[in-house]
Amino acid sequence: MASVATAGMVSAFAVASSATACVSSSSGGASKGSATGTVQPQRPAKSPYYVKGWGTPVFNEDFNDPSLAQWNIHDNEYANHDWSTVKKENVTVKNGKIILNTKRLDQAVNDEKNEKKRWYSAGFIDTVGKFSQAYGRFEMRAKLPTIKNKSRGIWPAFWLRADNPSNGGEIDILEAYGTPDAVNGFDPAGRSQGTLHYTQDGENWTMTSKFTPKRIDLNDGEFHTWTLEWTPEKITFLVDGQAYHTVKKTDDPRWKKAFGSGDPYSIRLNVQVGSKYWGTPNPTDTADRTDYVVDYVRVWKYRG
Ligand SMILES: [Ca+2]
Repeated sequence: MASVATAGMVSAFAVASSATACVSSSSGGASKGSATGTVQPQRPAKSPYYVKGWGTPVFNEDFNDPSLAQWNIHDNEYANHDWSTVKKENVTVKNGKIILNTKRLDQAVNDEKNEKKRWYSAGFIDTVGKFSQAYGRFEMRAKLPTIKNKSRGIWPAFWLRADNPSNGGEIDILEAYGTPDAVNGFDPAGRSQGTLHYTQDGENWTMTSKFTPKRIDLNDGEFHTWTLEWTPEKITFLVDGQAYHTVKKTDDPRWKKAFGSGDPYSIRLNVQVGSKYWGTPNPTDTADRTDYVVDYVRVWKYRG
């Protein structure tokens, strides 16, 4: 995990110091002819994850280390709107990937407070208290659990929340909704939604949102990449490298407080099961187990 970032930094440092040694021995040993025999210092090796304009990631998670030291693993919780029980057992790391799964339970958890029978369990991790950042480039590569017509209620997400509780902002880089289901005739199969919430206190719930383009089928069983590019001026959502939704600071008076104040945001990855918006699970339309498989999460800093 930190593994690759650390390894990258160590090797870059090693290359830099050997280059320094090389230059000093050359200038000491060859006083004549140095004009023609100039030894150029080697540049430090670039991170394989270098991105033009953004540089090298400041947060890098390849999921090679099963200890998940950069994350908090949620356990025995109920998420908002959800019909599942969050369990740490639903989070596994294997072959350089993390799998957040949903499972139908043999016996429902009786949630008397919310008057629900919770028939599913699900995985949830975040970086609260471990990593947060204002602005930057946030990217994740994953395979979605929203199997077409066999995932009713399955709701995977990659999202950010502000550390500052008085900042009502939320950035949903990816939310996808299992099918069969539709809201107001809109079928979410094969697509995901990118959303900015400006405020979300009680009735004061304001947002701007867009679905990924139909030409990209996110239900094709393959890995896809979701990216957010966030500067003090605008936020752009991309899927598989294609920008599909941009919101500028000047587009909304609430943008600045939520996303332009410099408040850092932390990262969340989870799957919920069931919502009042997109439907609740059932044994016929929802697979007993689904896997949200994430290959990596990386974050680059905004450099101005
Ligand atoms: Ca990986």
